[in-house]
Amino acid sequence: MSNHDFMSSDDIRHEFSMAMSAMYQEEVPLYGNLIDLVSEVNAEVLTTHPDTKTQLLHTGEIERLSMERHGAIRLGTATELSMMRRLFAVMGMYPVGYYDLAPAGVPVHSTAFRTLDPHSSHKSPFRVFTSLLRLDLIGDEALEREATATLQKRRIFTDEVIGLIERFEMQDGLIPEDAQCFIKEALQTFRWHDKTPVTKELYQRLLHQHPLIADVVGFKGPHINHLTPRTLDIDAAQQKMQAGGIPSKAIIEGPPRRACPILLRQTSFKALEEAVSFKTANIGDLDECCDGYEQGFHTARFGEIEQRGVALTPKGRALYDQLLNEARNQLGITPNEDNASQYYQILDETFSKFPDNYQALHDTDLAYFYYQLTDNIHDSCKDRALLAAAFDKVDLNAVSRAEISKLIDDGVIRIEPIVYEDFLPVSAAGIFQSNLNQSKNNSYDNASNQQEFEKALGSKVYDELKLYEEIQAQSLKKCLAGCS
Ligand code: OOG
Ligand code: NI
Repeated sequence: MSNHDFMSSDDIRHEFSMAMSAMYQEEVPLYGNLIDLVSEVNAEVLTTHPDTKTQLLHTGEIERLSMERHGAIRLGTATELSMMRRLFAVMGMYPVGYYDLAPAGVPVHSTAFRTLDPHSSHKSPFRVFTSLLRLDLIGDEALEREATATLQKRRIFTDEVIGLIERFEMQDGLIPEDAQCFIKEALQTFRWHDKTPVTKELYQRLLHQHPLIADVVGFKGPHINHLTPRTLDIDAAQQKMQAGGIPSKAIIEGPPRRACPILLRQTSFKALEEAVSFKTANIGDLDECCDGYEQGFHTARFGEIEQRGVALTPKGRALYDQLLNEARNQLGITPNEDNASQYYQILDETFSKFPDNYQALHDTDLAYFYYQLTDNIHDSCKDRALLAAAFDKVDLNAVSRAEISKLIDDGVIRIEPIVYEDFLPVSAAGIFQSNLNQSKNNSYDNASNQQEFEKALGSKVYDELKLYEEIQAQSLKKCLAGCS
């Protein structure tokens, strides 16, 4: 079988994300309203802000906007996580970044399965924030044993999907017919199940320990808990949510509104209270027909929207973290409905120390950019010589900022922001917490454990900063190729 008999991973991911979106719209109709609202806002921004439109045309993001969304799932065991890694690989999605949520009081650590290069991301930017439960953090050995035993019994992947993952790995691809079957079978894993495999009594004990433990251990599978579309103006989208009777959080998490957006700003509507049926006895473990059920409720699934900005360098990220902490300390309490306008004002003032134009962000090495040749290159021999001299250096890092800035000033090269493709769950811990029905803000103090996570995953995670750096360097190389 040759490569062109196979359906490309980009196409499989695209079709899968569309199927996932349709399923979630059916499960959580409010999500459908969010999608409509976000596409209205985006259409408005593209008409009223031609500069934003040009920028998105230059970076190639314009075509992906309407299909851009991320999801989130929570897994219970190492076996589930490693199979999930293999499942996402079929769709060209790989683990990027390590997130330790323990300091935010959430007993999980996580990664994001996503594409690695802009070309693939532009074809389908779908990604999934994936958490692994850390029962070792809860400090209740009896409950830990009971939870582990419960998790060990569940099968979150269908036999068919496992067979197709193995076939993909053997052949290095799937023919379209198999790929369609894969999409259908893979979707089953993310479905909502309203019949729980645990009794209400066990669920209550898990809930009492931590709502997230109940959300993982209390269910048959890792239901997708939100799907987040990308908006070009989150303030406008938030206002529309409120005007449309969708009760959103009062605070937009992340950096303040800026002319040049950085990283990620997010807001959400609160988790829905959903009816579930709890098993009344454990006798029918293997035979559902014999189980009795009693009614109850669970809150897990919610709606979120986000606005993405330029990816920051380590120096930019450190400045962001520092300013966000300053703002929060100045406010003194957790930002909420009652102090929202005061918080925004403090945030604006604090972030005045963060340059707000792309040129300055570039020149001070705070953010990552694509370098692109402008149409002027062919007019200027002098600049061409300058460019060639700059690129003659074997080590691209040796090309100085000043040399590049000169070419930008001369209009030979332009810079365009590389969009942040990752997450900020700790600095935006509000998203996790506000949807867990949990107000207490405790934190687990065990050290973060990337090695354990990677052992469970069965591979290392990619370093997101290296990926942005490479994209930036590649774009510089491409400029050279274009001008020689
Ligand atoms: C994931 C929360 C993280 C985001 O956008 O930061 C996330 C979860 O609630 O499982 O999705
Ligand atoms: Ni999210």
